[in-house]
Amino acid sequence: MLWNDEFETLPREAIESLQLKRLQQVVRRVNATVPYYQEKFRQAKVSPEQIRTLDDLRRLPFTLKQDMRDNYPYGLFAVPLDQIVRIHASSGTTGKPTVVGYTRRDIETWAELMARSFVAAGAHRGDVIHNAYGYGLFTGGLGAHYGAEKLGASVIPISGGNTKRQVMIMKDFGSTVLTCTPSYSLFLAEAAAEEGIDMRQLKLRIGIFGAEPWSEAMRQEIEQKLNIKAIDIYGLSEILGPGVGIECIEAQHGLHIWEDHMIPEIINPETGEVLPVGETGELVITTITKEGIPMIRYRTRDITRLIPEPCICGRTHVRLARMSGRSDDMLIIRGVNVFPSQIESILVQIEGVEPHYQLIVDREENLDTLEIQVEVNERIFSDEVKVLQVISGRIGKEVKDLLGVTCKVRLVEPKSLARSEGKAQRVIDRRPK
Ligand code: DLL
Repeated sequence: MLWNDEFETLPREAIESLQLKRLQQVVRRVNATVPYYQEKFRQAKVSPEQIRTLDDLRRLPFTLKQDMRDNYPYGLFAVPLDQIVRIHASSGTTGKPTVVGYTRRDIETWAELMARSFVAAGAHRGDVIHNAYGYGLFTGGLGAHYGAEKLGASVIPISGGNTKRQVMIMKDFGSTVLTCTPSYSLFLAEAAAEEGIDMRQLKLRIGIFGAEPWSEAMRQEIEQKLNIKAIDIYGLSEILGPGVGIECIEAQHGLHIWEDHMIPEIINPETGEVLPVGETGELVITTITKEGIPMIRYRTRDITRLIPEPCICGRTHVRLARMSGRSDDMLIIRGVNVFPSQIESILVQIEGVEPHYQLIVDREENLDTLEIQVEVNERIFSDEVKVLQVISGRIGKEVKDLLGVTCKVRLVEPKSLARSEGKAQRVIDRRPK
């Protein structure tokens, strides 16, 4: 099933000619309306007329999160505020948030792309969509909400929090689709079990999970615990919010990025050089239809690769491989690059170990240390010390084998690590900066 047959199946040449036309328009527009871009283009000695092919995109300078901060709050907007009908912001761990504005048409485009995404995930009219993404400045709640309404589904705007009540509502209202972060879906299942409710017995069919990195192993865990299909959705506020890319339920392999509205590139994060299709690197996105705050070559920091092969679902839009993490979340432990998702894949596969974990990084006598704190289930926790030792030994060995890093493993009591209603905090880095 498709939401927009015409655009979702455009032949490659048609996508590319549409992209070029729209790219030329947006570059002219930002050059005329946003002093920041005007100056950046001048410094890079490039003018809108020089964008003659899609390859010319690489002549344009990158835009970074820092550029948004430097122009806080509205400096990158390309239209006056009286045309902005919505403002969102991403919290950011340090300093000021990054602020984005949407015109009425931007809101419509976003709803269209989210409606496409819902259909790709297997949702349809008649579904009851339990939307537990946070409503507010975060784009998750309202982004999914408008798409669900456009689709014609019945949306429950529950937002995050009050987990026990969420379980009751899911059961009583007969929710069929759950939208929240992957970590929160497991928290919901846990809260349900405490209430004597088995999530597998509910009407839930599909979960649409994103906003944080998660592994393939975590997907399997969620699919089993909730008896649903778990679909990966990607997005970021600077580009749109949720709905930049989504897996289709047919393949569940790679996320289609809506190429009639965005152009993806993969670059080497160190050199900025564009990598050949299929190689892994940092995702850079240019928006080609956005009016409020167009983004030219925005560096997402997310690490992925393009999957150019045709997809069995019939959509022609290229796929992004599951994000392996953010380049700025990548831990460098004694010189070794470590993504939390790599450790997650190991943990989730070990019997008795729960998918709730935290990585504590510290420095002792000038040496980086890594401690993995991970919950085990009740049975294991009350078992003999020997059993616990075997499990922690196995985790330590698998991490060493896969990543070459020695770590300390601490198995902790069930439900002792903090749960999040939104993005989970997986890493605590205590090293002096
Ligand atoms: O997290 C938008 C969103 C809401 C996406 C709901 C999906 C569902 P930000 O708060 O701006 O926006 O955070 C964006 O979150 O650059 C990634 O690092 C991470 N992220 C988002 N989706 C995924 C995903 C929203 N599926 C940042 N897998 C992005 C891995 C993801 N990381």
